[in-house]
Amino acid sequence: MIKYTELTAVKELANLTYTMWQMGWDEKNGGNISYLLSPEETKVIYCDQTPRFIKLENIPNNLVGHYLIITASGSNFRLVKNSIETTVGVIRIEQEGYTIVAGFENNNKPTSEIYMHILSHSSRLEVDPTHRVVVHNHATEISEMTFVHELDDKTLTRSLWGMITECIIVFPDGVGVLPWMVCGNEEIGKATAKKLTNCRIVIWAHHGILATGSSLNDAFGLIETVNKAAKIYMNTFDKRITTGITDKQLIEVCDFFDVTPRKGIING
Ligand code: 2HA
Ligand code: ZN
Repeated sequence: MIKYTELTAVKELANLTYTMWQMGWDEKNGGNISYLLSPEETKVIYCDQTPRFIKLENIPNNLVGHYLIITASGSNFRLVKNSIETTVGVIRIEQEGYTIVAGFENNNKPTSEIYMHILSHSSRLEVDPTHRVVVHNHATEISEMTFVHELDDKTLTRSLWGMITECIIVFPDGVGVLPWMVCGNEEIGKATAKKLTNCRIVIWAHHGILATGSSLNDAFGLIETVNKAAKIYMNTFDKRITTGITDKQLIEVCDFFDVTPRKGIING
């Protein structure tokens, strides 16, 4: 048996928090991450805390019994790698809430966005058995873009796909977009989880982004790609002299790379 901090996933998560802070995407206590443990990972870690049960309503059935690594409420991503025991912990999802089984020392608790994380894992697991990770941060340019662009899945996805050839290959399922909402409550959790039934990325207007994936690297890569496209959009939208990538060109890319783009976004 090993302490949860010895898990590769926990080490990767701690490195990722620092990387995201370095990118300027996790100021102060911005951002949160969770990782669904596999049965093998669950078996090898020991419970290093007196279990603490926290009640939460409407837990989805398909998550009951699963274990999540999750970042703490108020954790500063700049500091996580040097304070894992207090800023990262493991919870077991129960029918009536969850139990803290490791980490979260100093009486800490999971992120205020825990409901969004639980519902998002549930939603993605329904459609993708390889799903494992939810990453939320405040990536700068995609957040900027929500001030100058319409806020709907179709037009925002089309704009992002048009910025860099890679985009339609990396996220052919597009992005989901939510209007500004209060964060941390059941409502934003439910709205996010609903968007995640047909894509892996959700943009929260005037707040940030979250991505899901089969690994931390996978989810982070989605955010990097979206934000790179958003950066190009922001740097060019008021001074363009070319039309950018056309629908016809996007279709050529999809044909060549054998990807199926989300329906209803490009014509042809
Ligand atoms: O955890 O980013 O969305 C702090 C946040 C809330
Ligand atoms: Zn946030």
